[in-house]
Amino acid sequence: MSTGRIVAGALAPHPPHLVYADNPPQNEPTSECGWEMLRWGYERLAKDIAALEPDVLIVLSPHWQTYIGTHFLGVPHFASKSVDPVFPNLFRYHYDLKVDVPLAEAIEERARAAGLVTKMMRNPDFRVDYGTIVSCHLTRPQWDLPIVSISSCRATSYYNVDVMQEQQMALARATREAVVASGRRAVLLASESLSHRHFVTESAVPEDMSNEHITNHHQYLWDMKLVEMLRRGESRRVVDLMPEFTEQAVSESDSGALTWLLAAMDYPDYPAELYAYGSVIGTGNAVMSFIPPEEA
Ligand code: 2X7
Ligand code: FE2
Repeated sequence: MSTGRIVAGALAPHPPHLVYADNPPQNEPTSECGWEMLRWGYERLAKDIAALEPDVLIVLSPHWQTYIGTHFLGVPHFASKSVDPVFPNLFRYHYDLKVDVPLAEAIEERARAAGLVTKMMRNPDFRVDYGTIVSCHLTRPQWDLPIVSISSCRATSYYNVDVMQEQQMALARATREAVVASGRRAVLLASESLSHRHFVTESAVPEDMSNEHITNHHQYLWDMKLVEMLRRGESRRVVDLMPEFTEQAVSESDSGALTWLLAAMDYPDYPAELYAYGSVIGTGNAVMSFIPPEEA
């Protein structure tokens, strides 16, 4: 008998700016302030997730990009420094994290049996990507839970969004079945921004909020359309719209993170909770949770 289940999912964007602005002891640069709406929203998400007493976070990140199949961290402990290649001035973060290797292996095994190309990443010196770190840090700043970290297989670039979505649906089934069999209470994190067109220059003071705004109205309209659909519980429509949204909003949904999350949660038809929406260097970011009514 098993009581394993997905107790929540979260759209958990990963701009490193949010960690920079929070000034946690793990990050070397320090800031005065910045992006408060998103950070305060994340605090409320973290509180709601903590109340569900999860055993594990399962995160899919666009910044661990694998072109041959989907990869899973497969070493029990990683500790090193992660530096954002584009924003090394903001994110130089000392991480120390545990991996739920048995659960990762169980997902990998099922995904492989479903026909996906997969690989366990067994290199103990591998540097964990900043998307995984930022989403996990902001959702669970205590770092007291093990994680399962899943790469983004770049099927959108290699083929197209439709192929990516088919693959993510298979990965989602594997994830759900493995969680059920594991007996764990799992939280899924789709680590991604919505619209993702960002500025090409940075202000002298990165946290100067007088310079922060969405890149353009077109991107904003797309973000609002998606957020409203998720708030109405129309997640199947969101998946149907994903090819158009991904292209028009230049979205990080090309990673498959949101498709995977919605499919693994069996396409929530209940309203998602919106904690915050805000721009970071012009990109659109929503912090949202999907908590099944029976868990709430
Ligand atoms: O990776 C990111 C992102 N997705 C959004 C905004 C800023 C920086 O990094
Ligand atoms: Fe990103």
